[in-house]
Amino acid sequence: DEVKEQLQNCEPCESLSASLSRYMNNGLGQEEYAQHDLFHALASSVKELMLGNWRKTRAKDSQYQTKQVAYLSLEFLMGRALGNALLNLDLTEESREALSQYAVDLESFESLERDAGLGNGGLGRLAACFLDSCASLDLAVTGYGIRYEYGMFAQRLVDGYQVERPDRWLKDGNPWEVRVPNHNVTVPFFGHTESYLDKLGRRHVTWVDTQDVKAVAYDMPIPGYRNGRINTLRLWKSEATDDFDLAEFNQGDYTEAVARKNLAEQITMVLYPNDASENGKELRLRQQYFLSSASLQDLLNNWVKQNGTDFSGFDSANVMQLNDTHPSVAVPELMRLLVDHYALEWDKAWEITTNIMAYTNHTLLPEALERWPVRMFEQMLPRVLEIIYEINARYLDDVAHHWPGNGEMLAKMSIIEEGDEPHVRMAYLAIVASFSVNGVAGLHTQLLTSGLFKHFYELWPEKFNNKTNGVTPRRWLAHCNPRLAALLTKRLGHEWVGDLQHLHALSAFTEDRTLIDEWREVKQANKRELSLMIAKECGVEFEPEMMFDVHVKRIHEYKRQLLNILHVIHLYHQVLQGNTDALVPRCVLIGGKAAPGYAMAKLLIKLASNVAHMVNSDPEVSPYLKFAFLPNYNVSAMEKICPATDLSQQISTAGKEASGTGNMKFMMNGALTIGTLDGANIEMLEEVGEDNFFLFGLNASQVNALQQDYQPSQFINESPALKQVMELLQSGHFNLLEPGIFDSIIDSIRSPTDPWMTAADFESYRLAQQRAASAYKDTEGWTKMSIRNTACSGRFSSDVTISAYRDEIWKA
Ligand code: DL6
Repeated sequence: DEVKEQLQNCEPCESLSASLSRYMNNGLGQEEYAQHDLFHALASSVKELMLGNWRKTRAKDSQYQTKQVAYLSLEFLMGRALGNALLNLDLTEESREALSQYAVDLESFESLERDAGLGNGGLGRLAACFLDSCASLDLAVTGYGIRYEYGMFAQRLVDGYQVERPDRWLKDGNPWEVRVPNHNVTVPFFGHTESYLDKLGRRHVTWVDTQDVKAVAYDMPIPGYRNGRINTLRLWKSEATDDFDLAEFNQGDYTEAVARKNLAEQITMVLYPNDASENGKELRLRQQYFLSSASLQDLLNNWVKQNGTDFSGFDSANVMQLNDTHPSVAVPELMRLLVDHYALEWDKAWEITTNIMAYTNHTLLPEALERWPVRMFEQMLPRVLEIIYEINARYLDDVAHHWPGNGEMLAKMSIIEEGDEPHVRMAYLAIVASFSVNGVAGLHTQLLTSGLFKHFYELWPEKFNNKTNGVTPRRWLAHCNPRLAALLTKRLGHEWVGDLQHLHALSAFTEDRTLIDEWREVKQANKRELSLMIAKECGVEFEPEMMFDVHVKRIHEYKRQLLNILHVIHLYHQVLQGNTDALVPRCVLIGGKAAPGYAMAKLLIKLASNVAHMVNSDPEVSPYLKFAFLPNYNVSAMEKICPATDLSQQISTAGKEASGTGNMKFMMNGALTIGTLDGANIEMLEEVGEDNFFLFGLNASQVNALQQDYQPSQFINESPALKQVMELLQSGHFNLLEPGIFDSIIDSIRSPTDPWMTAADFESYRLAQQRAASAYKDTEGWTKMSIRNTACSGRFSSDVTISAYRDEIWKA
């Protein structure tokens, strides 16, 4: 408390307005300024106001009074920083005033900021929510990531097809970052190893003739919610080392030196845009090692600065959370640094490593578990591979001890997967070295321990635990939905922003007429706002009186955008047939990016676009149905979308979505969910009850059981609605000018090996949609359900999740 008080007392000496004027006046003295200059001036002023507390936070944390957490992630999907920073620092009103002298309003001004799109989707956005919660809970947590020059690609649609455009988010500079060259470290690649015996006869290994790359730290401030703490997100940029350049220059080989410089800089050039598949690219492994090595060296340097090279106590002062398998090369890297650089005995180094590492798994899709060819390691990271071999040999002794005489088990569980092309199984490496392995929702963890990681669970049950995901209520309610936020504060006071469980108190007011009316008015106003965006981006007029039925997330077969599109086709057909009695007028919105190499996902976007074209161009259909595909879905788009949504689609095949977090954002903002028993939907349903949730579909074990003998034709024949939809699709109605383009989609639905079981769930989905439609007709009843959803969303605050990480994993 004392420290907190000190931090709070560290008041900035200059007002925001004065600082803004100073920045503006220090420009080129031009009368005319671009809005962009003003944005940079404001962001720089806000950053400057944080500096004092930022320094204090660091000074306090470097004393190691509490455990330090390093959150290691290849992705941080931060989105825009300004609005969130103003909210957390309580500077919103002050900046509104400061801007008024330039006749600019804050809300439109915020949209000038480019999204920091350093992530693909759920995993990266989770990391961003966690940073906000850690700072808000006053935890000493540093995010370590990569400063990609190009973030997540921008998506455009050309003739309904996805076209990717590079995202040069740093083009105009990034006012939030601070380059901190005193934290530079060097990361080695390639070369070979040599070993020698010292005077005492101990064997040492050196890694020589390496091609070194400089890692330069760029820090971004992460302000806690009104508590004075400013944590750090440290992003590494790769640069050529100075020595390296010099050596080449001295030999007179200028072009080679430039080429190598480019190679070094390539490492952090671009984010890999795949969310759910390993990509086996050499550059990706380089990114993973670069991040892991730089971050660990930083951690060790900080320790050595304070404590010298005595590492006893290092593992009780530090913990490293690995965000998925991507950074798991940190395990052998920490061993390398401790053994080779600091001359620790293997056993001591292993004890430290296994006391520090904790691993979060984020997927149930086996194809997303990374495996790297041994030969790639051999060339690029020869010393690291030797260490992996040593870890594996020692760990396999444990396996042999647990399953004596079971050679098959050894092969199954080995970190090295043998075969024509041996691979390193990165997830296994992470599990072996981590004291904690967690899944991200109850079902996910249960399926991990009974499926993908079953044998590891048998070997080390104590390592496994669940931490259901959450999202930050600051960005995802207080900031993105100011109307609802104001209403909640009027009713409940403002405590809910720091502790979302306070929303439970709303349950007492679900019969309150005034609240019901105000609640509905908020939703309608948000829908009007979203309609403007949809009109601008998609050219489709969404009517705020119609139900807004929304499905936004990465495009993937398991997420089943196809099921949604089939349902839209069904509704369209119903209208054409004149069967409109049971319908509720609805606007369906789909948005999301497909991985550039994922042909099926890209085709689904084309299908959605073509169906939307047919639906929207028929004036007879318009009063009942509108359909749009929103291009370039990103964090900022979601901030407009979730406050305006009536019905949130969370319809993945059960057992495939690890958790989902979009589902929680919608729930917080009062949307009702139509969903399967998958990921965190299950826990949402538990909270809100079946009366306030449109549940449908097979559960995970039914999906598994049906997979043995799946006959989609049976489901198609038994559902007249699906049969009609299939006929319409097959007739080429939606692709008259491009015959046959959707054949692979049609075939996938009909295939007995369709892992996503679209046909099996269609009828149940259609009926759930019908229930949603009739519920929506009762405006008051719907609004009560909406209130109830928000009231029950407290458990899905990332503050709750992070408190559990703190208490049960980090012990911080
Ligand atoms: O844990 C965050 C997020 C989950 O909510 C999603 O369900 C899950 O798909 C995502 N995982 C990934 C990693 N790879 N895959 N698939 O993005 O993590």
